[in-house]
Amino acid sequence: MNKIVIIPTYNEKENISSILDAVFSLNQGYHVLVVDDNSPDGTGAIVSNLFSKYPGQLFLEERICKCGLGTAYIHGFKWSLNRGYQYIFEMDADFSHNPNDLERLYLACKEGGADVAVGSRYVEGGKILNWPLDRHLYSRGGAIYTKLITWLPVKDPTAGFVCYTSKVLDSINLDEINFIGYAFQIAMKFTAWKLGFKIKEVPITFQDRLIGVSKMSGKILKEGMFGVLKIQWQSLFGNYHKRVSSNSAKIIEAKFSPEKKMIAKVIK
Ligand SMILES: Nc1nc2c(ncn2[C@@H]2O[C@H](COP(=O)(O)OP(=O)(O)O)[C@@H](O)[C@H]2O)c(=O)[nH]1
Ligand SMILES: [Mg+2]
Repeated sequence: MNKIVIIPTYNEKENISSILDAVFSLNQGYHVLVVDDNSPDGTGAIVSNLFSKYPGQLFLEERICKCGLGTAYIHGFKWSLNRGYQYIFEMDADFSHNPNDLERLYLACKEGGADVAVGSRYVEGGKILNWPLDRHLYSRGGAIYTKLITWLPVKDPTAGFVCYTSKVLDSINLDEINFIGYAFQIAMKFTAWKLGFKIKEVPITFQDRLIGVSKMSGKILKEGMFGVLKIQWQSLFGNYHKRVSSNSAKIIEAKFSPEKKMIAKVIK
């Protein structure tokens, strides 16, 4: 119960079996949680059929709505924390992230002193293969824009190939992170940084998906643009630290828990 890779899926029937085989054939003790949003193409059923091949290593959470990658990860983070995993990974299903790089992210945390290891395209040694020009522009532009607005010291803030140590996710009030796309990835890194955690970028080669369709949309881009402004605004004027820190969430929860209310009643 050490390392878990969360893979969010929406219509990934062409990729899902091979990506799962690729992770498990590493033989490095990874478990995988697929968070599927009721994919009409039957991705969830493909995963269930593989349970007997990977008993105790493969898990599936099916949600009823297509609620976005961000909330799928939040769901997966909570699931993984509840089960005591120590290293919790984000990875796409479409082979844009190479499963062979999981171990380098893990080692950056386990031995390299990082609390968060980011598979980065924009540090020395990082690369992007066969992405169309518009995706380069959104991604590079997004990175520059994020740096300009938030000062986040991460060269690839929208990266979605990440290893979080459990103490980072445990320190964040995950209910306060409610973006769905690029903004989600930025908000997670921004929050970890603001809470004082060490983020390390590990160079990776990212390649565009060969099979299946991207779920990138104008809505995600727009959310990214306004999300970055919102995050920095809240950080400067909205008591961000208190909101996103799980400690304050726990205090509020305790204040309003049924037990507390009962005690308050008895005291009255
Ligand atoms: N559960 C879930 N997964 C999603 C959703 N949107 C995208 N994904 C998954 O998130 C990963 C990245 O999405 P992708 O379409 O490749 O985005 P791109 O790499 O930015 O083009 C893939 O594994 C998708 O199947 C969603 O709404 N829900
Ligand atoms: Mg992709």
